[in-house]
Amino acid sequence: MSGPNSEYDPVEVTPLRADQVEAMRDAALAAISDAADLDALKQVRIDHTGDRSPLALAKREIGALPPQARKEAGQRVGQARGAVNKALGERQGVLEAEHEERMLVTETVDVTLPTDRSQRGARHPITTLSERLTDIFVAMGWEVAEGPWVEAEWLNFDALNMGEDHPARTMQDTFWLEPSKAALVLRTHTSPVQARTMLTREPPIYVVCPGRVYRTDEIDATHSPVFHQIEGLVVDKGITMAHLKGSLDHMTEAMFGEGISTRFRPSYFPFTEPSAEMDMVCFVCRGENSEDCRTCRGEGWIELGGCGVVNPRVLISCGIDPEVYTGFAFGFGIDRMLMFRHNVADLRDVFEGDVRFAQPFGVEI
Ligand code: FA5
Repeated sequence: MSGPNSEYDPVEVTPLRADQVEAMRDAALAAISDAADLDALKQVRIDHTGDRSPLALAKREIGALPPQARKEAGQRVGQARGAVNKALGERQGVLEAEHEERMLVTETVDVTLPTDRSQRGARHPITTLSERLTDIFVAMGWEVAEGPWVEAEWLNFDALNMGEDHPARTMQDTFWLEPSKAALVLRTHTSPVQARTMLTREPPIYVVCPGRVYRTDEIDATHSPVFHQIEGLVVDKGITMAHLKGSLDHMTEAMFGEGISTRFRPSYFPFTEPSAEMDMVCFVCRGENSEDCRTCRGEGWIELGGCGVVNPRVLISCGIDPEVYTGFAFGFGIDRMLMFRHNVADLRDVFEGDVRFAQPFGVEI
């Protein structure tokens, strides 16, 4: 059996010789102080303290030494490793502090800068068009009147000369509210606001009434069960059809440009007599060479809606003496106006609530 080799001198084992261990330590310390950033230091740590680093390999050699030689070799390698780890820790602290300082400078956030990260919304074009129309009349001194969406049957029909069995009721398909004895409807037009106004104000009356209305119409490219109208009502002494035409000519010019003429076509509404449908000359082709015009579809004219002289029976229903006062009224579809004014091909786009439809109209203040 062989004993310990007393001739074996651990100092002479190359990786454990004092000058070699010092060289390993110094190489590590030099690499540590040369490491310019945390990534570089990470690599230095692997190279000089990792499993395959010279100092780790030297440590592994210790176990192979004879017992009496292990202590000194162990101390030498241990001290070198301690010095390297200490230097690593210090350099880590310095580089972290530098990194943090650099981050504070390069990643500074100016919280006072304006941000456009949140999507900008837009007012709905029906709202802006409705307000523009209303403003035209307000600028002439008219007032704005409003009424509820849930309306009394009497105001929606009876007061407007549409009696219980009047065939005109079927012209406007109605949403009735339960219970039926409450006699409430979703208003089918803005005309009940006329009646409300005449019942609550003394003439002279000059009002414009924009608002939402409801009918049991099927949805298609030009019809919606919910749509918008703008109603106008004037009651004063000596009012004639000429005043109606003058007011609406002004409205169409203010909305569509100078020189837009209008025309009346005979029509029927129970609440006006005489009644008319009003058209305006197409604002795109101006009625000339209209065959190819996409806006008026070759007509040269665009229909705006109904109008007429207020029927004396309506004045009487609302407590106004038709011997003293006369009036005119009109009611136009705002959604249809939006369609031809902005070339909207399908009314469903107006109501589906997709912000991509409203956005191109921009934010109008
Ligand atoms: C009326 O509603 C009358 N109250 C207008 C009136 C007022 C006449 C005062 C005389 C005096 P009419 O049913 O034609 O009339 O509707 C007026 C406008 O509403 C139409 O010209 C059209 O532009 C629009 N309109 C009617 N139904 C729909 C619908 N389902 N979808 C979108 N717009 C519609």
